[in-house]
Amino acid sequence: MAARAATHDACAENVTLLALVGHVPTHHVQGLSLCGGNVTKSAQFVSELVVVERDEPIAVVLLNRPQQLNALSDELMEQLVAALQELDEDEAVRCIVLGGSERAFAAGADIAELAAATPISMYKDRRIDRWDTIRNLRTPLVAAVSGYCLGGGCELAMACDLIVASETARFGQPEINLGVLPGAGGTQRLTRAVGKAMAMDMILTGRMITAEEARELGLVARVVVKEAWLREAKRLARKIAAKGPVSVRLAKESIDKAFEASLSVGLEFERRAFYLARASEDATEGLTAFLEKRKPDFKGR
Ligand code: CO8
Repeated sequence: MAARAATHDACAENVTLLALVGHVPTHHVQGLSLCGGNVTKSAQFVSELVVVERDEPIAVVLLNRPQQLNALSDELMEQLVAALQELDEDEAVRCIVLGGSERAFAAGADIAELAAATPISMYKDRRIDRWDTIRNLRTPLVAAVSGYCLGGGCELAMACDLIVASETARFGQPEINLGVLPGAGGTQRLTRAVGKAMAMDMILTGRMITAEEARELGLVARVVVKEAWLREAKRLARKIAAKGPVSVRLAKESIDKAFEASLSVGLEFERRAFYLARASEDATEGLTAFLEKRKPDFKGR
């Protein structure tokens, strides 16, 4: 409840665009700011299926296939991964927001493509392997989810570091209704996020859960009023981006280890990450700034 109340306050404090998300042809998007604020400060590029805007120190990447509810076609995934990789290599970008449209984050893999694929074509094209690139990004990734977040879409949101959801968001792994099962991490990440009982319930029945249920289960970090889904994700991204990038990246890696390693291996990893962070100029700056009662100026070194 407290989280919801705080979010209503945040809504009141800031009114930026939402209308354009996912409903505007790409040629109209050129020249507008997705991040609000000063257009001249931001740079953007628009590929056919993915819209990217940098508003340093954050960047916003929006899936742009609204007629198909952002179904994750091969071409869209190729453009998405290329855009994320480029941003990840840019030191000036310290946090990335990944969103869809108000109606859908993504309704899953493209079912027509899936129907046309063969096991051998999927194996040879290594399409799902591409998802590992997203998992291995060093820059923190905040999923901004509004509307449907299903199948591969839910898997994509879970591959991000945390999820901000609109109260309208619906999460599900409905692959079972198509005679298949999650194939890009759903059985593993959902189970780690919500536990075996709920993962079985959702994956074996294909049912959708609400944003509030997802938050209670630990799948979602914050639920916000429907107008605020993108704005709140950007606000959160800016908060993360204001921290020391070295310690943020090391903390993200350490948390990921909690899902992949034993406790003793994870603790050892964390300890070494801590020593490494302490060796950074940012740590010296952060500790000194506290003692000098001033704000730290992190440089990412
Ligand atoms: N793929 C392709 N097109 C889709 C998809 C999809 N996943 N979802 C929706 N669309 C299309 C519809 O065909 C429709 O197109 P058209 O207007 O040309 O008929 C348009 O989007 C709008 O959809 P609806 O008319 O169905 O809209 P509704 O509001 O009535 O329903 C739903 C919305 C409930 C989201 C419904 O569209 C639906 O059930 N979609 C399918 C959801 C689903 O089953 N997802 C799982 C797909 S399988 C998967 O994700 C496996 C992942 C494996 C690994 C990932 C590899 C990339």
